[in-house]
Amino acid sequence: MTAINPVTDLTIEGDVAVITLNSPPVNALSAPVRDGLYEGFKAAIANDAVKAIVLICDGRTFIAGADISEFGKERKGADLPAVQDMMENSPKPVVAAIHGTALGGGFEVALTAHYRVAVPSAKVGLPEVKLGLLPGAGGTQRLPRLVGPEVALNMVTSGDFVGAAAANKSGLVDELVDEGKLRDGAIAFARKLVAEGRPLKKVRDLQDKVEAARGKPAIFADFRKANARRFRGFEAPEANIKCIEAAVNLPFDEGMKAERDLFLGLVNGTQSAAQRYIFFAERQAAKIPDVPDSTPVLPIKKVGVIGAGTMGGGISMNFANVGIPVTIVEMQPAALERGLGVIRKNYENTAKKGRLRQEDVETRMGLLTGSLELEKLADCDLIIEAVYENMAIKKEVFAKLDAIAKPGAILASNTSYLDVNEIAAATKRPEWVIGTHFFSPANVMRLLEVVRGDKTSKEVIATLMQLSKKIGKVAVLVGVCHGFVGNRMLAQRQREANKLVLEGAMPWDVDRVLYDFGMPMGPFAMSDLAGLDIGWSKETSSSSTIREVLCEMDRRGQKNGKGFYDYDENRNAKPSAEVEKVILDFAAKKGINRRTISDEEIIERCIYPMINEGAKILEEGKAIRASDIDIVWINGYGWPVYHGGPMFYGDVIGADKVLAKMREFERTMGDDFKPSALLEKVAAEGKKLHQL
Ligand code: 3H9
Repeated sequence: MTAINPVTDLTIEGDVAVITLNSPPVNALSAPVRDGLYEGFKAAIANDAVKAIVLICDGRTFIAGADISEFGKERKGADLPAVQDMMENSPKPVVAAIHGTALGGGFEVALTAHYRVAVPSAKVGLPEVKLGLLPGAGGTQRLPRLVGPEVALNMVTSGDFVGAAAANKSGLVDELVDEGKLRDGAIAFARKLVAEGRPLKKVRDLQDKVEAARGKPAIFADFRKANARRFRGFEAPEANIKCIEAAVNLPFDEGMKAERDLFLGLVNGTQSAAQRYIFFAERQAAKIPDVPDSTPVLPIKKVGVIGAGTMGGGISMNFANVGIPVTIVEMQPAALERGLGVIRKNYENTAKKGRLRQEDVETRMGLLTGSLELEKLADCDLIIEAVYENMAIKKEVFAKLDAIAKPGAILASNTSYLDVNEIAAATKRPEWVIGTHFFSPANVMRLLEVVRGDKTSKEVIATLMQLSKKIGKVAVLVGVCHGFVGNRMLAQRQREANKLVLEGAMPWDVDRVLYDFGMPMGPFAMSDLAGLDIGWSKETSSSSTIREVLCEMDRRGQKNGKGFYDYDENRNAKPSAEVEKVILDFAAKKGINRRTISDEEIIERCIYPMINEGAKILEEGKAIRASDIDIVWINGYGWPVYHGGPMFYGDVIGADKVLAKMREFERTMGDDFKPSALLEKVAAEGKKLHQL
């Protein structure tokens, strides 16, 4: 064995050279890896004893792509195209041996090998689109030559991985070898190639699949149309489609040039910078400075959930989905039955869509036990309370739990804004109490705000952070404050949206601007969806907000076909003349001189105070880092990932510009816009908000 460099070995096994990469964690194509590949292939090709070359990786995976942290920095080391040229033009067959995930540039390297073998558990994919990119190492030109443009379009615009069996069937992988025997299997395959005198198959030379699609622009037009909604706002999907079009219509080298140009456009753009930042931010969120990885984690073998409503039901599903039994407690038999029924219906709908097997529906339902007695939670390792959002009720529940739960059980509250310390104080074991703020629908939304009380123990935090990963959530640790991170910032936007409607905009103006910004829906459409009458009662209604007036008129939202909008039978919204009149009358009564409000002002008024609130949250230490705030907004509220979250967006605008606007609004509209000291500091020092 020869060490080519610290991350690359070359072993000559008789007539086969094996180049082994070992660059943890994922063998990304960093400068040393590219250097190792270049020198390794050069040496193997130059060695006369070598008849075939195998490229394989140590550790958990084959090359998982370019080193994302290298983008935007000065490039060092060998050029990837030079490595790929050498592989593809090697006079000896090159075999890529794949395990783990061959992704992005890693899979593109494999596509320049003459053959690919894989173990059954391997996956391949071109996920660049998820980073706002396109496969920039020939992937968009080689892939359609192997599998045709239709499959290629789906793969590059979804970024989804393909399992080894399917990859073998579609021709992405030439042969499957036994699990755990990749190295031997790949060497045997290479020897077979030599023995049979098989040709050096260069994917770039394959023509039939792209030729068949030439002169058929409808393939692309139809694909764009069918996916327009999914691609809304994103630049990368269109650039990916253009590359596949180029593969079909242009000779290979010209297609490569088109790919290069489009790649450079994306990699230097703001969207990809935002998406790459979010990739790392998501992984960073799991790291808690004072709760090291070595912190003991408590086993969670049984969960209790109090409340079988929408939230309680969704929360319970998360655990049943991963095989953890759940006891769900309700006060009334009817409510319990209804709750369990809704869960079953949810599972059955998923099964109908082909995303769950019927027997899994039964297995999961079998893990859920309903009960009317809190005492049944005595043996649970984690109990999550999801009852009505009312401090007195929550305290009562926690006092009872304190008496019932076994020692060492974690007691969690699914509150969305209440003081977790006050809840914890209702027990004699505040160190075991924590907040788990799930987002609705709780079985779907990826975000979990884990709320750390003053006394919550590190073990409890570590356990919740790890458990959330197991149930497929992105957890963000936040501190106790009204509304935590997400709802606290949302309140800023809601306040301004309401004010804008009084000052001159209509709800549909505000919604349109925020939708065009990339949010899934605006605040008024969201209120209609949730129901305008949440927390409203006829008896106490005082006609003091537009929302109250609408409730008094029985405009309760989507559920009864009228809210801020009028809805048709298919729940399509259209602006309501009645609501317009309510707003105009309301403003007139308040003596407000309505004015024209620009789209720009809507963005500034709704979003800059959120950024400012984010800075306050950091100032108060309620979030560990700015990127955690961005993760909250992307995973909990549908903030468009290409804008990178509110804090990242603040830097795209410029902290100084956000500050200047806040000051101007403060002068003209008062204290709601008071800049945070941290925003002032960042702007003065020319720092970046998202790096705080
Ligand atoms: C590309 O290839 C462009 C080319 O087309 C063009 C070239 C010219 N780079 O996710 P995990 C780190 S674009 C740097 O927790 P898992 C990650 O930050 C790239 N670092 O593990 C983490 O670090 P830490 C296309 C990377 O087992 C650690 O590895 N490829 C990279 O849950 C473990 O990661 C992709 O988009 C990277 N490429 O999942 C694949 N990948 O421990 C991106 C990972 O310090 N990667 N790290 O927090 C993934 O999807 C997952 O990481 C993977 C493993 C499925 C591989």
